[in-house]
Amino acid sequence: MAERPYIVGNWKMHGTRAMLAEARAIDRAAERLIKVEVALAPPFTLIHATRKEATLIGVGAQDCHPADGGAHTGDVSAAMLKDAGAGFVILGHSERRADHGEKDADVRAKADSAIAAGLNVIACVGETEEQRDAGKAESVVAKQLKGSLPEGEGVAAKVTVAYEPVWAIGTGRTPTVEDVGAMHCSIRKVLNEFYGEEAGATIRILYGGSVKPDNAAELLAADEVGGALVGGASLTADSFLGIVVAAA
Ligand code: G2H
Repeated sequence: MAERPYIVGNWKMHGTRAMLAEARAIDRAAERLIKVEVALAPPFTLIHATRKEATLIGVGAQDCHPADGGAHTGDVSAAMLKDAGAGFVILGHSERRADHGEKDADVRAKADSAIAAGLNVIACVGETEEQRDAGKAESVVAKQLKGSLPEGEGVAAKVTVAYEPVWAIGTGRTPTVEDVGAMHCSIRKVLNEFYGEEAGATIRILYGGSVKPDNAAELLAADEVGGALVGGASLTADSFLGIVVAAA
């Protein structure tokens, strides 16, 4: 288990203001659970209100546009997220890659923009079931990392990686603890090559994909797992805090 696990709730396209009660309850509990770093990524519409309601936990977003501003109807820039109270942004989630055709280069451009705006980045990578069955999981993830991660002096300190096997997202299926550990060790190697050993070693690698209160402890104990990116089980304070407690 990581020294101070990072547990991030990704609310995806869920939540109206009624859900702020869950954020408040999570924030209140986080006061006691100081061994764990807790954060929520609500939809854009709730970022500002969540930041105001929850003062102890991290608050972030689920995407940003790579440009600083301009004629991009419906998009939101990293600086706008920062202004709304976000401290980080999740980028390259497989749902964005699938629904919006995001490529590695898009993720890198967004990450550059986010870091320039003062946000931290959670960069998501993960293989499909076909890629895993073909024995290509590690090479696919390595290619995604090399194409998506922001480059440059000092940026590693702003980066967290989330490994989310596409076939495990929202399906209730998870890889074995051994498979998670092997993939996270492979990701660590890529990070060490990409950023240099000193900087690469400090980057947290989260596991995401059907993390629940009853499997969290086991998954968090796998090699090189620094925390979890949680979707469905982050939507109520009860289940999310079950995971936070398992990480403590
Ligand atoms: C993976 C995860 C959170 P879930 O997308 O990013 O979702 O926990 O629902 O599988």
